[in-house]
Amino acid sequence: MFNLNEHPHRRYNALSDQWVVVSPHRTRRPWQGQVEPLPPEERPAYDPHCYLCPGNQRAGDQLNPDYTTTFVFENDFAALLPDVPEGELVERLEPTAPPLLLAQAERGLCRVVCYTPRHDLSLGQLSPTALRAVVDTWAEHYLELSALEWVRHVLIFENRGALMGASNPHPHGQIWATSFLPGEVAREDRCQRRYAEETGRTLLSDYLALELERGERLVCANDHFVALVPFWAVWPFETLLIARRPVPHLAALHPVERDALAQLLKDLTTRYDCLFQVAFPYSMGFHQAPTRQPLDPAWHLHAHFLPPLLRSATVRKFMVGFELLGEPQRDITPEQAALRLRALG
Ligand code: H2U
Ligand code: ZN
Repeated sequence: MFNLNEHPHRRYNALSDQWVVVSPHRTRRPWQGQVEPLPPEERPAYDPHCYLCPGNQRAGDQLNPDYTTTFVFENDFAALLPDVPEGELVERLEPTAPPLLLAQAERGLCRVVCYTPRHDLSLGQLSPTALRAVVDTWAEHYLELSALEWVRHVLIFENRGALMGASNPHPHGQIWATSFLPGEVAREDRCQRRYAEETGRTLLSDYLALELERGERLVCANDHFVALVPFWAVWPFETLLIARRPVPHLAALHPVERDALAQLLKDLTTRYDCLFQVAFPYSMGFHQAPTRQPLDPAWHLHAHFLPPLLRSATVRKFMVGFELLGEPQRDITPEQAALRLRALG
């Protein structure tokens, strides 16, 4: 009889309409082998050579202020720009054929968010007050950017660790406001909209209810947020952080919910750092409603944590071969990953 814990299968990602191959037979036992801790990374509270530390010079010759809480600046090497000429390129072989060469001019604003003046801390090591200030900063910028007439979406994210391409260990993230819905967000937009139209509820409210009932994929939770390994996780220790109340974006969170988000971010990232006794690398980001629908009933605020590590501080998962050319595949099941993260409480 088919058993999710034993037999190879595919799982459906209802949030983004994608599939993942799961191969539980390859690692039926939870990993109990040696975990090699890396020597702790010693960083000074202030680094005179860091371009994000207070008072220092950035690459673009700008001087950082002597900031004491969060500090946000326009990316000196922004990938997208707010002022570009409108236009598009559409080319097809013959007038009735679909276009094969298609390009559209798009606008964007890219910002860098320093979480704290302290060079030696990480998001999860901030005090509850400092972490709450980060949440407020995110919400503030979401509001400010979404008020711009041309902005359709605001993505708030962080690349942590050299393994994920972070350019600097100073705790920081990024905010990109774009005139378009990025592909991943557009997929979630379609799925959530369809689900809300069919049921009158948000997809993630119903998904969260199922997961709370089952419990096997939960990692940690408080009164306002839940972190779990999603049923359809692709990365070994991928997690999804879901607001219990179906709010469309960070700016809609009440003060107690913002404190709860800060608390759960701390809980989750601390578990990650404990897992392999290393500053756990990841890409994380918040998915929020597109900006042109202020009271979007389909969108449900959530954050994805996508960490590349697989078995230890030095063994990472590679997305190659079948995964790159076919579809993603994983060995350790989401249930096993959740069990391990849950046990670190
Ligand atoms: P990441 O570590 O996630 O790459 O983010 C750092 C960003 O900071 C990166 O996008 C910008 C880079 O362009 N940056 C500046 O804007 N000014 C600088 O002086 C250096 C880095
Ligand atoms: Zn620094």
